[in-house]
Amino acid sequence: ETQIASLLKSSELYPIPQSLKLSYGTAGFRADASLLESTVYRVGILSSLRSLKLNSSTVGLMITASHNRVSDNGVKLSDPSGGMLSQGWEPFADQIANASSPRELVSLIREFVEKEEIPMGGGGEVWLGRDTRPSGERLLRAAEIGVGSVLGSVAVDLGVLTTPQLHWLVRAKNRGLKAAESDYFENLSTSFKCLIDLIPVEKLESSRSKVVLDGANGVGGQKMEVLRGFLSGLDVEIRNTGRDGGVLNEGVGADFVQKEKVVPLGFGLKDVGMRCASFDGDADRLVYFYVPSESCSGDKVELLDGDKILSLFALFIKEQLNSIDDEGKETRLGVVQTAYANGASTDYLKEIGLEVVFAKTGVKHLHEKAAEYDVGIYFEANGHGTILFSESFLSWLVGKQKVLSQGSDEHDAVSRLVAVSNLINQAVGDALSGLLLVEAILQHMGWSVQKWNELYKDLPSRQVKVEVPDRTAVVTTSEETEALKPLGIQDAINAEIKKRQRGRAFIRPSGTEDVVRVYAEASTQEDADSLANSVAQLVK
Ligand code: NG1
Ligand code: ZN
Repeated sequence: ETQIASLLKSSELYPIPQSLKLSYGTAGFRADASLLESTVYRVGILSSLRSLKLNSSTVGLMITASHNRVSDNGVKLSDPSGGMLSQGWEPFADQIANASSPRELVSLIREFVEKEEIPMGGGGEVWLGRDTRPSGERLLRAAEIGVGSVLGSVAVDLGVLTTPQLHWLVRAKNRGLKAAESDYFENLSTSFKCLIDLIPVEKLESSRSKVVLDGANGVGGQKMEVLRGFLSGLDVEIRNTGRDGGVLNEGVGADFVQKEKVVPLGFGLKDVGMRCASFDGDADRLVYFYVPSESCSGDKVELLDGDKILSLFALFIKEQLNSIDDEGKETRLGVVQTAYANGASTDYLKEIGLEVVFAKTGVKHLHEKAAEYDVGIYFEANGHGTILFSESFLSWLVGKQKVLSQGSDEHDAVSRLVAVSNLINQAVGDALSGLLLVEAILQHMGWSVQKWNELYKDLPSRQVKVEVPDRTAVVTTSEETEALKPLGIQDAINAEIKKRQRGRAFIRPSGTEDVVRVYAEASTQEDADSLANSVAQLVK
């Protein structure tokens, strides 16, 4: 009863704005920040319940709207494993976020607690992080109140973090490992150094060039400044840290560069040929780019997107696996992409003999599929991805590392894989660790960014978003590549596709914005553009 009183009392403080209708979506709840206090408060409650359900393991709560505009914000949970909130809990998240009154909220919670048999004895723990958005502090307070209104649960404010940092810290905490922010930096820099130390001598003379980072005026650039202090063997120049008046995600960042295919603010002709990288607003996405020498205005870029990063990683991992006697285990290396992957990348990956599977948009779907392999690599074209090592494969590797003779090729290959598993975030895609791995591999191969880009040539593509009154009117197959509703639209799309060489196009409702997304590719840019536009007309 005191529990109910506590919930009723705190929820009076956070009335839900009229006509707010939210869905947990591909990336938690997102909306204009001014609308979100009641939502974040409620997700605070949810996170306490999640912790209690899982024997008081630590749960993470992140306040961010990633690459969306600075006036937006959002909230999402990390499960104790460091992965996304279990999908089984998403419907309850939707229900409580949309409960129209304190009484309805409390009765939904009561029902759920009973159904899930959540032990309400107290002892829940939630770690909170936020990105650099100005609304973050206020929303963080709302989360704290929500967590604390479940009696006996505590909220720990970890301050400004990247999304992947929070996931990493939560994962480490629940594994009984050291889980302070400095441990994260320590871990990244040590494993990066391992990879650099293992570069074959004959490759070492290839000069080490600088990488220039666009921090999207967000948390990622600022954390890279800290990480740089821990590192040796890497020269990073950091722009768009947000301290020089730039606005978060405005004309900068991975999403902007990937969708617009132009340089971010602060980059231009002076950077011709330089290896450049972009993070998104919460640093869970990474893309590379360079300004080609034939560029006149200096604003067009050659983009190396998530697919190219995936290809580089896959090549490197495969090379190491090939040098190891797997004692007949038939190590399973798998690659996971979405329908947004450039067709040329899929062709390339298959050509080099890899198993490629497809998942629905949203990292939770990719992650799940990648976890089925000994080594599973997943990336969204937009630059979110990572490499997962299964527990059993990793312990086999570590065992092998102990018995092989130091300095042998096989020992080196094993050690590289172990270092990659430590460097690359096992919880979610992480732009900081992804950048370090790209840099280590390029040094290992002795490759420039241009050389890397030549792995394959992207098919011309175009993405547009269409604002519609009701995006849920579009319903797709589970693969997302065919529209089932509105009736007849898929036939019309197919007719447009047929008119172009190597045409491919699909539509789906966004899980994070109030739009329907259109993706198109074809053998020429003109055709990709016109295909995207014709399909967009069909959606309108
Ligand atoms: P939606 O809005 O559902 O398309 C976008 C990205 C996803 C994922 C989420 C989370 C595209 C086409 N979609 O989802 O891949 O990154 O945001 O941030 O890039
Ligand atoms: Zn992000």
